[in-house]
Amino acid sequence: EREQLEPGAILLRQFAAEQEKELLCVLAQVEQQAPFRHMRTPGGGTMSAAMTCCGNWGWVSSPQGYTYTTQDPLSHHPWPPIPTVLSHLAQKAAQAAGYDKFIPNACLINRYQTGSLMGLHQDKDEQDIMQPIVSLSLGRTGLFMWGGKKRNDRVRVLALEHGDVLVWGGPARLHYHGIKGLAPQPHPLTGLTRFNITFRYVAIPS
Ligand code: MD5
Ligand code: FE
Repeated sequence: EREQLEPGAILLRQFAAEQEKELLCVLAQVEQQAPFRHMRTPGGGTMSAAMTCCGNWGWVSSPQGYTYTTQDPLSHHPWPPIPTVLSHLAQKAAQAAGYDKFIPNACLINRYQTGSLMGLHQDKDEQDIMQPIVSLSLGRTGLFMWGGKKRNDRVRVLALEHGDVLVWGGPARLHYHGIKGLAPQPHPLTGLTRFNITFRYVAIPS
């Protein structure tokens, strides 16, 4: 099932459903090497979603703001590699959405529990907005907010379910978005937890 939400935004419902066990298994392996942590916000708060990363680049917050790094600041080791099953899935999804040459070099993993949310924001730290972002949802259903180019544009709410994959590119790449919360029902495989895995291409002048 392939649904265009708007130009550049393609929803592939249940695209990852048949690989659910393998995907959750590799997430647990990444977590063993790079544990989830709550990043700081520039305002001095703490994000309610926990996060970890894999791939060449991971996204971290620092007192100077958000940045991509090659090392996990907790372990001082490189971020773990993107597991093959995840990388393949992201490339297949990008292809299904019309992006033939997408090879992610960064993978951000968000873990939401009851009460976690992510306010409206844009993803603009990647420096190459020609590349799409591929977003995979696993576990409990997330209530995704999706707006326009400006913070005050009208926001729609979309339920993102276990196995759904969204591809954001082209004119939708810089749209405001967030997670307003989770559906009340637990998921049979993850309980009260929702995972969101985003695949990105980070181009940073070094
Ligand atoms: C989530 N994660 O469900 C969301 C899904 C993040 C984040 O927002 O930054 O980790 S990613 C959805 C997304 C990405 C790029 C563009 C747009 C949405 N968009 O234009 O709406 O945890
Ligand atoms: Fe985002």
